[in-house]
Amino acid sequence: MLKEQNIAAFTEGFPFPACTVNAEGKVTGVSPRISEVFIYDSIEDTDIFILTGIRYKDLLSLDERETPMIINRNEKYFRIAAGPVSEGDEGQLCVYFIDVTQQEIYRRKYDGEKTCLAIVNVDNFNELLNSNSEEKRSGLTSDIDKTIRQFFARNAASVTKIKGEQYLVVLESQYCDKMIETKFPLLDSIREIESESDFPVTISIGLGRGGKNLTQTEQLAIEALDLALGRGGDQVVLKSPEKREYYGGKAQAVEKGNKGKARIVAHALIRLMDQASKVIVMGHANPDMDSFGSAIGVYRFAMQRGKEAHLVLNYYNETLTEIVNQAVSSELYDFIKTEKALALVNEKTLLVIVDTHRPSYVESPELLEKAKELGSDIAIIDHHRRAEDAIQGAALPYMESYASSASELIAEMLQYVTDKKNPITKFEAEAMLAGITVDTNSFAVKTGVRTFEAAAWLRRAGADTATVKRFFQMNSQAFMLRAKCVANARFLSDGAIAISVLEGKHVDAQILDSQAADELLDVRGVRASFVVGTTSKGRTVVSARSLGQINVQVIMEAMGGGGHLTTAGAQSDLPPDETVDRILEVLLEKGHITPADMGIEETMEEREIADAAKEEEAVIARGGESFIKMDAEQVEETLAEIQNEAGRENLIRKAAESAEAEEEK
Ligand SMILES: [Mn+2]
Repeated sequence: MLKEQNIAAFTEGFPFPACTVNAEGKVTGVSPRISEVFIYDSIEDTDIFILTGIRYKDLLSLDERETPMIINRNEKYFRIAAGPVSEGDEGQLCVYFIDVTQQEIYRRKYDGEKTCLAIVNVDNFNELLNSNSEEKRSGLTSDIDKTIRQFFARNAASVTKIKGEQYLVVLESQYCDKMIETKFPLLDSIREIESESDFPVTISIGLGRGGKNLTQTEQLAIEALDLALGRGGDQVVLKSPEKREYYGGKAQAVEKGNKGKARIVAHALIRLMDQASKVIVMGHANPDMDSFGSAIGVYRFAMQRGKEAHLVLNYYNETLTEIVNQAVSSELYDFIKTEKALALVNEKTLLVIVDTHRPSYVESPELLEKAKELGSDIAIIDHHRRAEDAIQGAALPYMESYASSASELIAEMLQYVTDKKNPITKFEAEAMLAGITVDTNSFAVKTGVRTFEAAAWLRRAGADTATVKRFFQMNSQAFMLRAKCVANARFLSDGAIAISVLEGKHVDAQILDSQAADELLDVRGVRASFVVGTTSKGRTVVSARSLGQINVQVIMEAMGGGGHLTTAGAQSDLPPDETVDRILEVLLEKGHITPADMGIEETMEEREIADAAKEEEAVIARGGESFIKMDAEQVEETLAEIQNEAGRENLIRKAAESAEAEEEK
């Protein structure tokens, strides 16, 4: 081991900057050329962390780092290396400062000049043209063209128009950074362009960067643009092999929720349908009104485009009997089972999935699997919170968790393919209104202005609320049971786990369990839900659901059941209450809850209070289209109205009237 004075001498003769550091991280000796790095008179006894920003312990593991540690001092770049002063002595380290200035300058220049590709797309271009008069049109397109070209010219980029609404832009990475820093002012200048349309002029940009070669970078740009369009346009998506990022214009945040996105998605669906030879629609297994109603909506969409369509429906329970019977007796729709669907599907088929986006939930997982194998286009229209196992590779993933229901989403889209001459049928309007009604608990929850607007449109299209009500009377008992089960849920582990018991014995306890468990996943913060019920034969059955972070399969297996990561179930010989205790035990074993959690279960009410603040944020994020944004008086009135049925009717009527008035203007 070297003595102190020897250590000081150790670096003395080094022909490059270096210093020794003791186990406390203090500098003990320096080489003469250390002044090239640090301009201070003496750095001895100073902490190495203060000097370099690198901790002593990090010096020990420099070799394990993927990227070298480089510091910038005196307009030079130094790579840091370190090693023990003498073998076997881990305490004293020698820190070397290797001048890599030239290398670093070239690297930065190289990185900065790397090519990025951007595809700029003018949103709703055809509609934009069609909604402007002949005289205005040419001025409008040249305004857009000029704005785009000038912006990129200022960023030393090359711009080529590749289609009427698309530009290909080649630019250097350093200018891309600059645009990110300034938040893409182009989005805002485009929005300032005046037109005669009732919607603003907007663009979407897909930016590809960091590909191994230009082909890959271009592919990244194409994928980024797809994402931007799928997310509603008027934004920039940057995609590199490692990550994707989203940027919106400054103006966007303050704007009220517009229907621009529904319009874009409607046009995307038109495009997909027109390319397809036939359309197959399916909802989730054990369909509910929303799944069925939105599937009927998509079916109508396909008919409007003159496409052969089929709806996959294997099994449905008593709650759908009335509505399905009506659909069948109209002889308008072709209901098929999985077997036939598998025979029909080919690579030119468009598969549309509604009211779910999880592979294990769909009506026919086999059909989805086969469609993916064949490379058929897949579209998803859903309103559930995004789960981790979402279906990958869909051509059109339209997932809007702010929307009340899948029926609301498709009702909005249908407005772009129907007119007075080609309307939707009364039954279709009722099916979608039924979907909205069930998912909003009769317009009491998750109801935004757009929900009422969609409902109003359906009503104008002939939906009779009395008929819709009749669809429900058949199953109001089951509906109440489920609602009660959800309301009685207890929450553990800071709301991450919800658990509830279904009251009484029921033939379809399993279905009710799973529906309640699904609904519990919609509660903010919930990652897994468990619902315990009893069949009419007195057997205890459990349904477990998860968003993906908690593996419910493992938990149900521990109880003798099985399933998937996110959907699982079990049966039990124990009575419901003891089954709940057993689930808690397993959760405890697996470390999902702590013994303390078991003591502080929250009720739905407590959860709601804790959630109120978050909810408010979400509402603002949603573009202010909710009651909370109304003034206090309006809130009172609206809340009073939705308490009773007449009031709800009244709200729909008012929304219809205002929509009509809007139209007449
Ligand atoms: Mn739904």
